[in-house]
Amino acid sequence: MAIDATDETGAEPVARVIRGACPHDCPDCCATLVTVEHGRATKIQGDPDHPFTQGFLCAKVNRYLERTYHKDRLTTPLRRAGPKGSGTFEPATWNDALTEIAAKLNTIRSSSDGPQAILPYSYAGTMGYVQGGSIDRRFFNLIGASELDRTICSSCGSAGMQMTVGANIGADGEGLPRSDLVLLWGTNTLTANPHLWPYVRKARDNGATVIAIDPIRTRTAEQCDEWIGIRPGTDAALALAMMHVIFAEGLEDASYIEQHTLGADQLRERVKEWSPARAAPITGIPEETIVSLARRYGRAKSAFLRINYGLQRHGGGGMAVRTLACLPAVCGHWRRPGGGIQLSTGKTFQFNKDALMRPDLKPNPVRLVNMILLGQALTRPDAGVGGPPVKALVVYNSNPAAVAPDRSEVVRGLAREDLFTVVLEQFQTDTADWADWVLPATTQLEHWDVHFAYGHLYATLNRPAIAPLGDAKPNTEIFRLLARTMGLDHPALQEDDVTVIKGSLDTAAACMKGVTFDALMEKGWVHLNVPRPYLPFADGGFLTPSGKCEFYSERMQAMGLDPLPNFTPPHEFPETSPELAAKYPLTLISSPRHQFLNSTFVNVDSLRKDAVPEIVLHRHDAAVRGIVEGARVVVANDRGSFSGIARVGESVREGVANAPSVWWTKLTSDGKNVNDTTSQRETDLGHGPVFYDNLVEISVAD
Ligand SMILES: Nc1nc2c(c(=O)[nH]1)N[C@H]1C(S)=C(S)[C@@H](COP(=O)(O)OP(=O)(O)OC[C@H]3O[C@@H](n4cnc5c(=O)[nH]c(N)nc54)[C@H](O)[C@@H]3O)O[C@H]1N2
Ligand SMILES: Nc1nc2c(c(=O)[nH]1)N[C@H]1C(S)=C(S)[C@@H](COP(=O)(O)OP(=O)(O)OC[C@H]3O[C@@H](n4cnc5c(=O)[nH]c(N)nc54)[C@H](O)[C@@H]3O)O[C@H]1N2
Ligand SMILES: [Mo]
Repeated sequence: MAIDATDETGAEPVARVIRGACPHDCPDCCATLVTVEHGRATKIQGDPDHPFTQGFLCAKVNRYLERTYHKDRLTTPLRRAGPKGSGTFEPATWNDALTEIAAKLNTIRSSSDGPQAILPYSYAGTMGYVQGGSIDRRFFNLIGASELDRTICSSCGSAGMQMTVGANIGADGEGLPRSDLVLLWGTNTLTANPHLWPYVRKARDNGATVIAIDPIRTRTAEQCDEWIGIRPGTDAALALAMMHVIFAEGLEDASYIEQHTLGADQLRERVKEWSPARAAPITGIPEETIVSLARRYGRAKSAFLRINYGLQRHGGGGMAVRTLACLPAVCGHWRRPGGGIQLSTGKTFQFNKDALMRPDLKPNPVRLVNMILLGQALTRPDAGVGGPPVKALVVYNSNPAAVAPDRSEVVRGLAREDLFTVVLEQFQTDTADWADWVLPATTQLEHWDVHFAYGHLYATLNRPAIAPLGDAKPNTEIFRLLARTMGLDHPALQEDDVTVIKGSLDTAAACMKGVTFDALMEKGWVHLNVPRPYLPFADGGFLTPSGKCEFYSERMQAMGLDPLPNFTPPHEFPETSPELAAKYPLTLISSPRHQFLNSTFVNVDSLRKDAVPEIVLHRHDAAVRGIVEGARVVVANDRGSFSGIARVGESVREGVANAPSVWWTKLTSDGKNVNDTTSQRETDLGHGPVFYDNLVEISVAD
């Protein structure tokens, strides 16, 4: 069937196939084909021609039509009609919604608190620049609202990469088949990045060994040649000990080090302190395993080190990423396809973000509010955020009442009677329940967008395939209307979506050459103007101040941090917090459930099925607590508690538990989820969250 075609008479055909992009927060950013018959989407599939999508979609996005046409889709504006948080709403017209919201926001802007009392709250419900980073940002910039520091996922690891290689740029997955050693280090590829898996398999077919380094024996680890069950938050210690062995045995690439790195002598001195014997008790990995891993890494020609964001959700996450990022330079793996490290490919893209977001519209410098401190910002403004109290919260593309850390404080904030909350949503989420106004938003099938990717190097266009459902509107349209109703007449706030896309592509950046609107319209996706596979640092060219891979970082020193790679223990670690660990001896990881995308898809029946929150424990940890398979258990620490059903076995290492996440609290039996136990503490770099740096105790429920 022709794609996007009309028939020969020029009439609309009965069935059309529209090219799109998966909007979700995932490295794979798939190119999709949506079949539309009589105005209704009837099929979604992965584009078979797209080299990375390879014609298949994940478990979740295969259900995207079910989600789009879900009986609970929000299709009309809703005004709160009961006590806050009761979830009682009445339908309203767009006119009433916009008039009342505009009046309220204008009142707050002109009050003594001023515009910074308005806080936007958004993250990656859609990764698209149009619906997540264009008119919305212009709107908040122009009114001078507080700015949100969007740290909840990647800022820590990105900062770690910046310190060592200069930017969050990584090795190209398309080179992976030529790798001879693949380390899936702190990443659950089959769940979180499934389209990388065919490349991993090709590497393995070509003879590579594939090793998972993860406290959990994930479905990915099960498919690997080896699983190394590391203690959470100790990866830097393992990497330091590997470098100890590599240098001691002369397995380094002396000429790469000489030409392209800074601080090699200091690094050599530092790693001398990190014998495998020292790292073994810290990492929980036997000495001989560390030595063998180091030798294999040192002797490999093109080792591919795939890390992902799970690894950096610990107090020392920035230092861990920075330290791991030294490895490919020590051994010169960057030189060859299939070698290097990948946390993200995101920074290889250079869309014109200034044109998209218009930071120049800001009237004054504004305060930055860290999104992971939402609970604190709403309830304890004097505790650190400073400035006026938050009086209005405008949430879109995010579900903080489920996903933000220290949930009980977030909810206390959302419950404030004097807080005016507007939520733009596709569904009545936990967060939407706390709103004064809920505004119905379109899905990816109903709006335009353009996407970068953080796991490959193709830009992708999303064309609307169907008309908006009911009265739903794209985020952009909602902000355009709100701006007009508030009397903001700046033309940047009235640009249409296609003009926004064209503006985002209007750049002199060499990598974006050929990524034009016309090319995207024709094919749906375009590879960046870089070689395939892309070898970002084969000949050095690091983006650090020195232009070298910085083993020694003056920037770290200026921040008061160790300028050399080191091991920074988690905030909640038995050796450094023995009293806390005596009370709460288990480290709780809350990695996403295979069928969920953070808190998205939790309400899709076919994906949730009869599932309930589960807590996975090692059988020894279960036995000493009298916990048996299937028992209802409570997970608790000083911040809060939640319950689930115990799953007992050996798929986690001892001392670690896993609560596959992120549940909608309204779909759990106790109205809570794992984020009732997580903290608002920050990582060492990038002010990121520490979701997996979380000591708890687990007991049988009464
Ligand atoms: N199906 C699905 N796919 C997703 C998502 C989803 O929710 N569902 N989320 C998307 C998003 S937003 C992101 S950021 C990415 C995240 O992608 P990943 O980082 O791959 O995912 P996580 O499950 O958070 O963490 C990966 C693994 O790290 C392990 N881990 C935790 N702590 C440590 C540690 O200290 N050291 C080591 N070595 N391993 C550790 C966990 O046990 C987990 O198996 O995935 C994206 N893809
Ligand atoms: N304990 C624990 N907590 C975690 C994590 C974890 O692993 N463990 N993962 C963390 C990570 S990595 C991340 S990235 C964050 C994710 O946090 P969020 O970015 O908040 O992600 P989601 O929970 O998927 O919620 C996104 C919401 O956006 C809505 N949405 C989607 N598209 C649109 C749109 O076009 N318009 C509007 N208005 N709304 C839209 C969806 O319906 C959904 O409710 O969560 C973090 N929280
Ligand atoms: Mo994320």
